[in-house]
Amino acid sequence: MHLTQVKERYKLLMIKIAIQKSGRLADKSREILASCGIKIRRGGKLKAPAINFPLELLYLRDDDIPRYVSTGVADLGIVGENVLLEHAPETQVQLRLGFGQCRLSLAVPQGTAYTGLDWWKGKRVACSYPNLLRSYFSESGIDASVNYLSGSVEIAPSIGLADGICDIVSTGSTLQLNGLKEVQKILRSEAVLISSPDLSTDQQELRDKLVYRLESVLYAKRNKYILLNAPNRALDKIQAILPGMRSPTVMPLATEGWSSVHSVIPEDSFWEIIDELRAEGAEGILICPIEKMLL
Ligand code: PRT
Ligand code: ZN
Repeated sequence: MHLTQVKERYKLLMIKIAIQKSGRLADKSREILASCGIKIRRGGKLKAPAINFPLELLYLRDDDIPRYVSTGVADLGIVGENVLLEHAPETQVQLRLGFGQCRLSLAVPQGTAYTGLDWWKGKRVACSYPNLLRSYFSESGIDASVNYLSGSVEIAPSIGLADGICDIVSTGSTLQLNGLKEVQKILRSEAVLISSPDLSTDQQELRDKLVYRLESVLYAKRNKYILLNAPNRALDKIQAILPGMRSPTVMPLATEGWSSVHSVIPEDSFWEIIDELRAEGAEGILICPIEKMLL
């Protein structure tokens, strides 16, 4: 299709993406869209259009995002998986976004002789995620009384409102400060991109474009570019250590019997790979961040 035709078509077409207005996911949601090259017009309090992509941002409370997306008021949304599963568990996750990591856990007062999940039978549990917790208990065959609190859940046991709590934990320091101990993880969560089930074909195309950009940004974040010098006799072993996208690039060096090897390695097993490479005689290892990786 000719460029002017593409512009004509997208002029009328737009996808609305709901993100948290303020709070723990707000800045990172804006940042990840910016790293996809999407520039948002400043100033809008409730919504703001992108300048260079047919997209409009809706700024909402996180609890409202799953409903807006599942009912098609917004086309896409960025929200914590914990909030998604509480409000619209049937909504499909398009992409895990690698930020806002936390867990939803059960916790009890520190002195409690906790005996395992059965301990919760007949107990009162304070929680901001009642639907999630009730279905967890029902799947585990636990009959407990789940009491909804919209905030300050961690003080509920100390004021006699509950025997234990279920809350978001990140470092664990809030639990500790309130004399509680984590006894059971229920869910691991991170920010996710969700999509309305009612997108038109053109909107799906726009969504897929955005997802492609996000995947490229996430891949780049999770990987590093590595350059090293290796003796030719060790090349087979060194190539086997490097996962890379396909096979690593190998180029001869001016020094006889040596080559330069370039590849991509995952951030999470970075040091293990470096140790193995050094053990095989790799030298002059250079690691660079990757800005974008087009897959
Ligand atoms: O105003 P709005 O309704 O939009 O926001 P909110 O106040 O309901 O949510 P917000 O901004 O606090 O969190 C948004 C999302 O961030 C959550 O739904 C999670 O997906 C994610 N997230 C990541 C967290 C945390 N980490 C976190 N640590 N959400 C909350 N916490 C709180 C937790 O509730 C507890 O009070 O931090 C405390 C525990 O932290 P630690 O480090 O002491 O363990
Ligand atoms: Zn909220």
